[in-house]
Amino acid sequence: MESLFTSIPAVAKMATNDYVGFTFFVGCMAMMAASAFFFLSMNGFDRKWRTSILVSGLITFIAAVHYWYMRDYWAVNGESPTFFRYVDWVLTVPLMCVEFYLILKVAGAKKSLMWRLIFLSVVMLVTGYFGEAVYRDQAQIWGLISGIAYFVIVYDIWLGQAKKLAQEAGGAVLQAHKTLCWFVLVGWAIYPIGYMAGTPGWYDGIFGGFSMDVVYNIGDAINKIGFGLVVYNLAVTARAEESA
Ligand SMILES: *C/C=C(C)/C=C/C=C(C)/C=C/C1=C(C)CCCC1(C)C
Repeated sequence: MESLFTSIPAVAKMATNDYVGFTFFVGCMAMMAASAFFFLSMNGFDRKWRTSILVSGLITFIAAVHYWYMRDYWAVNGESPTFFRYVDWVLTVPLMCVEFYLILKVAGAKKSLMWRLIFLSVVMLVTGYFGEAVYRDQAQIWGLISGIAYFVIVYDIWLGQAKKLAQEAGGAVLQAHKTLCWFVLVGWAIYPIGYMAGTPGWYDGIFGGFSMDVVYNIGDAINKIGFGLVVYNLAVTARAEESA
């Protein structure tokens, strides 16, 4: 019988004080549950909203798959799964930009708005990856460039073309747009904190004590699931208004 237990275990142990491992595990479950919820509720809505809810589900589903790998990677190596993290983001964050476009389409949003946001988000993430994984000794400058791209996104949705479209649409769309804008301004601001916790720089004394992965995992749960629920809520509200 001994050989049964000396072979490589199929499931890595989790220490009781492994908070990073815990948040990877819970994050994975939350993303799976959210995906099931979005996919299963999708068909109860008008065609106009179905794509938006599908995209909400795709965002949490892609994250669930990455969390599955990241949870494992952490458990086996005890290191940040930086590569999987950024692959996840580079797929899901552009999809969040697509969500902005989809809900503003009723007011005549053009594809160029969507591509602009996607481009900015890719710049934000690729430069962040350079600072975190490739040129760590220059993390501050890459983080700054990433932060500039982030601020342009914030500007565009809060004050730029997207805002104008949201105002033209009015009602439930305007409300949802505003809530999503708050997610980007406050919810996305969690990520630079994680970055500063995990890379060397002038900010070491402020954020050095935080765990980068815990911060990122909390950010992902809030932003991916919360964002999707705002879109879901918009569809529910619009359905109620139409049948009234
Ligand atoms: C679902 C994943 C989301 C919403 C990820 C968002 C990530 C960011 C907003 C990351 C931003 C960063 C900066 C603004 C500067 C430092 C580098 C990053 C990439 C962490």
